Amino acid sequence: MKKLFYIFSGTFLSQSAFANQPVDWQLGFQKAASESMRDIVAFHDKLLLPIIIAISVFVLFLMLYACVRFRASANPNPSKRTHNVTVEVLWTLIPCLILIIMAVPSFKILYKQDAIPKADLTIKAIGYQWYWGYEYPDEKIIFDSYMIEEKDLKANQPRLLAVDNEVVVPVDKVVKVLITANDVLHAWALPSFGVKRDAVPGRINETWFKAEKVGTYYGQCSELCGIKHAFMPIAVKVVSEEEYQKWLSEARVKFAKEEIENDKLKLASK
Ligand SMILES: [Cu+2]
Repeated sequence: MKKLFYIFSGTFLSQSAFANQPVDWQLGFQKAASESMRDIVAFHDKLLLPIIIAISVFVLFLMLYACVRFRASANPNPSKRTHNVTVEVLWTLIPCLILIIMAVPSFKILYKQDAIPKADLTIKAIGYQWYWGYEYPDEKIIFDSYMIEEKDLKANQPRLLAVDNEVVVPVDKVVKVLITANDVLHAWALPSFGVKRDAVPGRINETWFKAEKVGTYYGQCSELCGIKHAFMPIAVKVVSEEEYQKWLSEARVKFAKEEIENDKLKLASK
């Protein structure tokens, strides 16, 4: 009963509540917080789902019809027919047509995601075994982002998702994300923004998002990268422009790139 309630609430109530992380017994996507994710959700809900339901119902009907109509008691002498050209042409052409109908809007969305508009800021995400490193190249900010252990969680911090240093970005701004990795393949993914890109060592992939609502959004590494793959979450905090500027001025000191690099050099020379 409790499970049923969770499924019900996950399906219907989460649509009205502000959800930016997975919830128990959730069905469907996390609530969209960018145009890109809204496109994906609309594509799924308005096109894919009706097609899936129609095909399932049709096949179920055919199976039930065949069971009843051609049962042994009603057909003591089974038909010996093996070919029917009309049916064979139809069951080849109709699925092709369905695929074409699906492909057109799907490619539209893919191309829209691929063309990065003029970026307001750029961040770089670097996958490590097993945490994420971030850089704001234009601000000379660099920091690492580790998952918070369960025993250290504060109230409202979700288990396996909360991190010590969140990525902070302003709301309604185009954020370009450069993604790479330092050791093995990882993937930087944020469901609410409709973003998922592989992090490949020696190569820079790029993607973008424009968050439409203030809040904290969680994602996870989405490429099996080793024993602690499940423990390198991604947390993006979307804030107002003023708050972002305030964070920037603090971060420029706290996460100053030159100082961190100098410290590393000092350590290496010792
Ligand atoms: Cu990973």
